[in-house]
Amino acid sequence: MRKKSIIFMSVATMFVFALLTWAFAADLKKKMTIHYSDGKRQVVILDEPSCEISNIDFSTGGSESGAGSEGKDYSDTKGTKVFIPCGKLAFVDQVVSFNLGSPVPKERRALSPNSALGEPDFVSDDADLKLPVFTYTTLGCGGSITLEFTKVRLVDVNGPDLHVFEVGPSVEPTQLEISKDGTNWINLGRISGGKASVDIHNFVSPGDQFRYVRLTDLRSACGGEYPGADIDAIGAIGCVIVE
Ligand SMILES: [Ca+2]
Ligand SMILES: [Ca+2]
Repeated sequence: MRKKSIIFMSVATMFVFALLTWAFAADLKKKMTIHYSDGKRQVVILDEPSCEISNIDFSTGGSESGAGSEGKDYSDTKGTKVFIPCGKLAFVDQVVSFNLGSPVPKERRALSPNSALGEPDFVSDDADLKLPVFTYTTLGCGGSITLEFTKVRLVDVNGPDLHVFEVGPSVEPTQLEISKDGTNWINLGRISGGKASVDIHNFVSPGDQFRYVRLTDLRSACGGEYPGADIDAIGAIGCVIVE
């Protein structure tokens, strides 16, 4: 009786081992991992279980497809990481108008509106002091700037849709507005106190696409060397690429 039991246990163990080996091998063949150049990975379940490919690696060799539209993580000066799915295309890249506030910053290098365009590029105050023009635009007390996305449109996606990269430890109270045509504006309220990611969901209709962003300093930080908000960049987290 005891011998029979041992034989039964051995056969059962071998059976389970064989089953696990088969399942593991089958599992390997059904999945494929794609490695992208930005370090991200995507696991794809294959329809054809006998497919020989189990791994594709784009992380070396520099794929040029997408012309810079790859999603990318950006950090603001408060250490917040923001993932922008359309990458460098999804930043305001044209100045429509700039109304410098009063008083203006004494440092003239902080007054170029072009410094608010493109990907965020502020590194440190020391690095900026070595440049002919700073990496951010200071609005001056009560100043405003209107900027345009030419390569993408801002749309509502799940969660935050727009991020203002402001320089400094706190976001100075700034009114944020968006527009489809540069004439009719939707007021999203104020950004302040480090809350620079904004969800436009409650302000827009499904399918709306926005081309313009306007920022107006709310006159609460009018003293000091750099009165008004300091804007490094503005990115659309919710983005569609236009031709
Ligand atoms: Ca949203
Ligand atoms: Ca900048």
